[in-house]
Amino acid sequence: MARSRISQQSLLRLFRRPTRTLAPINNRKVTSEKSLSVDATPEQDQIFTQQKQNEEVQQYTELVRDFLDPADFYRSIRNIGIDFFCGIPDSLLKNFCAYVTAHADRRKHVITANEGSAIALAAGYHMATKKFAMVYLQNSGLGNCVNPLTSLTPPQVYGLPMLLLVGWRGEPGKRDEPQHMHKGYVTPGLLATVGIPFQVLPDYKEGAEQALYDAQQHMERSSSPYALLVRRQTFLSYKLPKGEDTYHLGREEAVQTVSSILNDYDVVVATTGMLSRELFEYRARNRQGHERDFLTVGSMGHASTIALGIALSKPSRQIWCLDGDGALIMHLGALATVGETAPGNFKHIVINNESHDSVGGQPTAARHGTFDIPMAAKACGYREAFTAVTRDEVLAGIDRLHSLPGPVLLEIKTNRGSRKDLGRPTRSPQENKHDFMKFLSQ
Ligand SMILES: Cc1ncc(C[n+]2csc(CCOP(=O)(O)OP(=O)(O)O)c2C)c(N)n1
Ligand SMILES: [Mg+2]
Repeated sequence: MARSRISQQSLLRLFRRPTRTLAPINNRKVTSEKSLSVDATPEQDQIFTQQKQNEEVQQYTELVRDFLDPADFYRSIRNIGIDFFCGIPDSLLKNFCAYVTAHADRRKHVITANEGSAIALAAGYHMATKKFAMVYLQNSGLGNCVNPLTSLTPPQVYGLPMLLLVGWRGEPGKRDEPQHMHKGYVTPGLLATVGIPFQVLPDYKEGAEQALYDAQQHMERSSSPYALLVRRQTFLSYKLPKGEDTYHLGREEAVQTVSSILNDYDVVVATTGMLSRELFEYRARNRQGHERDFLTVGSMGHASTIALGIALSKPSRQIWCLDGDGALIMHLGALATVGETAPGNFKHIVINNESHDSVGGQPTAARHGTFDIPMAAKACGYREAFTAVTRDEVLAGIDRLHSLPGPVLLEIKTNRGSRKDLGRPTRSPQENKHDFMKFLSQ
């Protein structure tokens, strides 16, 4: 009797809102491991497996895993008076970010150009309203925040409170990609160094409420930021509808089309996220080797300036930067530097899917009807900049970029989305750098 009561409590604790957030999983009949649906994402499969394990452990509550419902967490945040959200999305926060996108007032949710801007926005919001804003970000974005977190928000300067929700990629002890491991390791130390108290966000409602209470107390008493670190798979799933495909190509098809007509001697610098992974797979499939591609696995927004450094020093080579709209916008000022230095061998391709597709598909400013990438490039001094939508236009566009003196830019408008079985580079960043430098020296 007691045994079944505890088990039911555990399950209730785990799946408080099954019909809303877990419908596709709970609707499946649990018969065996094989009952996992082929349509389920790896994340759904993992939660499903965990649900099954939770059923099996019965009274051993210490083996039960909790998940935080984004709806509960959002309500708890609202309960401490926070109703303004801004930041840059992260894969660990994607379910929560999707919930915010679907439920927050549109004027009270802003996806900024970069994480530093989000800190500034939250600072302005606080001065205008006396309220606290929430800034969400991946820990990679802490780098972009260091300046405002040390010269704007501290009590020693202006004293501007805000709540940071930080996705903890590369948390020590968890498997992750190389670019996240170091940042994950230094994340607590970095927060401590800039003087921001923090705690890990508990994965159950009451714990999360206590953490929010602690944050509120700190922000009120010290008038400065507080951070919650979010571990992998803290949240239950919440998805936004994908929406209609309005363009001809997907990002992967665009990357393949571009790569298929570059010359063997051309140098490629690819941006952060799935684009680099798609390029890596394309080379592997075509047995082309990876030495001509520098994969900017971290440092989002800096691929074009890395490419610029190469272009200025290797005038006899064509340097192609394969960029994303989110990355371009994150450090839009790079366009001005390229325009000013104007290397003739600099060829910029921006795959514009109007979203941060690699981390959940949240919109970038490129979705705004009046945002015009070619116009911005030309205003910054690019010699030519234009848009392609179909495969033929892309092929013709690359031909044109080959013949025109740089800096020149081709925007390729694509749909959102990626392959579920997309792999990860099997060469380490160090190996990539080594091969790439050898290729550059040829
Ligand atoms: C400084 C920083 N902030 C956030 C991230 C997380 N992140 C990785 S890829 C990505 C989206 C990139 O968007 P875009 O350049 O448009 O490429 P897409 O994924 O759409 O192909 C984000 C936000 C990061 N790696 N670094
Ligand atoms: Mg994008």
